[in-house]
Amino acid sequence: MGAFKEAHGGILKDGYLGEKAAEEEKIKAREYVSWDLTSRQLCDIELILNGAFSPLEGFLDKVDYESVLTEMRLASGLIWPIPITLDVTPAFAEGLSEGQSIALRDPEGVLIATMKIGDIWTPDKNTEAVSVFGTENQAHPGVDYLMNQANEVYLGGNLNGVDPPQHYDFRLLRDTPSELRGHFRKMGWRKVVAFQTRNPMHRAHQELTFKAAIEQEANLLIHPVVGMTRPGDIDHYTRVRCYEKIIKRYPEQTTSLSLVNLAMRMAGPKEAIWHAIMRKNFGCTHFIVGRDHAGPGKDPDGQPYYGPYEAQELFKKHEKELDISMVPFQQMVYVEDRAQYLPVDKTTPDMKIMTITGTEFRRRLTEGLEIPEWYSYPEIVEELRKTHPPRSKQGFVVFFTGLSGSGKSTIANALLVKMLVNGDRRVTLLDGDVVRQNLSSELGFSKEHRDLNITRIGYVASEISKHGGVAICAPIAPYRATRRQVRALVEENAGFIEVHVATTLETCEKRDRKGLYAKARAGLIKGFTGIDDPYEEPENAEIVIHTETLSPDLAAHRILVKLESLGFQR
Ligand code: PPS
Repeated sequence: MGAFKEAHGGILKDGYLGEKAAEEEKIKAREYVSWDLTSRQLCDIELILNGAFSPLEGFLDKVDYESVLTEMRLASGLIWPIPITLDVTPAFAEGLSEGQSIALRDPEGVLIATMKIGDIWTPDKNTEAVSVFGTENQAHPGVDYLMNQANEVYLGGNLNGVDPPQHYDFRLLRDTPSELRGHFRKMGWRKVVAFQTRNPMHRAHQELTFKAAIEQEANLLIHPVVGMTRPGDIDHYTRVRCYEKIIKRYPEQTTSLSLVNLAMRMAGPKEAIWHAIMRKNFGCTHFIVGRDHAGPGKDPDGQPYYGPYEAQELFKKHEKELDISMVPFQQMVYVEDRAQYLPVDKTTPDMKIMTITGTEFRRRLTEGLEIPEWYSYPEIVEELRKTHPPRSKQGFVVFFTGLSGSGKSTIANALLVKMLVNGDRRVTLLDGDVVRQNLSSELGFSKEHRDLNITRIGYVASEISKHGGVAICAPIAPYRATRRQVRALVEENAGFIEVHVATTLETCEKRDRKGLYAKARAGLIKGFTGIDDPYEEPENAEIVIHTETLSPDLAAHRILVKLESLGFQR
């Protein structure tokens, strides 16, 4: 019998109080100080309390934390690779003492659990980064979270679960470990191979998982992560709709789909061990570890953080004590002349191998290009296209920036009219002056107020473009950092085209249509852009326009041509 069964005498416990005790705990908790759980902590606490992280019964205390970092084990000696910690702000930690109970709540204030504080300490995050991720490089998403998002102080202690975190989506597909074990028992499944994924599943995944199940003469559990995955991944709503479709491609009664609210760390080999422990707790007997399991992508120099099969090697070393078997898999490739998928190590040089990388797949989606059926089932592609339409159907923002009087509004208006004539886009113009009359009427021209003004424009533009619309913005937007912020916000869901209307100060001043430059020179207007307030020129604008040599009509035309070349405009 393996260590994990022994840990709980063969019975998997959950961490929730009984109904009456939970009611009493809720009353006591009114007197406790409350911590609002972060998104990641909400994922972690759910899996601690439902037993998926068994043998953990709470957030790690200091001895366990240090032991996990140095030995990859809890202080009891049980293997455990990832520190599950409750990070809080120094301000919250101040005044807390060991032995004190605190209330842990979701963002709506619902009490999830109480925790009796065992330890309070300030971790050395660099040591943690190197131990868990093997690097301090903040381009690694796990390190980035640790260094830039996780709070400074850790609290350790056991939990008393009161209410599980609420979910409004896909409830029927979310199972606790005991529910899933019950399901396997009911189905008579004695051997279950688990497949972990954070991506939509294509043909290669389906071939791989089905092959794994056949080889092991086992049933299959598709167990995707719907908590937190790598930033930039396809959202879980879309993915789950895809999983629901692909599950129909497996022979009936052989395969189950269940969702796990895990917050991934992208820690590669160590994460693979963690994933396996969890799947064991969910009642699985086998776990698929493929190429680059839970990999964080490449570092800024293009080097992978972990070897492609490093997770399999680490797993092999600990397989016995983990008490769940690894099903190692090589990358699957499509062999055209056989119209069949094969593991890459089973191919011979005379075979014609076809592959499409993830990057190429995304490019084809973005550009609305064909995706062959050997790569993905049509119903999966159709589902993905709904939330990831081609560029010509995606929203975008044309963000003009330039000095007062540079010609931004004139060109923006010309662009608006040309787009309205084309007629295939819904366009909103957020002109500097118009915004100041409506959205920002109480603001002046201090740095703080200008930033607020631009942030508001950015927010509105990002909402418009997120839903497929086009926003044309034409403020001065004199500060680089604020423009960068707006770009980042918009680019989460849409395109961003920065247009620098680079009319020189000399020309603007000579034109002085509103007479403002004269007033600024005379000291009647203070903090005027270009006179006594800075204009920080864009460094990477998509388009630079010199109005001295280009008419507004031609300038707008140039922007349309650029939009066409980027695929946003047909
Ligand atoms: S900002 O910096 O982006 O928030 O400015 P914006 O909202 O585009 O507003 C610029 C217009 O306000 C008038 N104006 C001033 N501009 C710059 N500096 C100062 N101190 C100032 N005071 C008033 C000016 O008419 C700008 O209009 P445009 O259309 O740019 O010429």
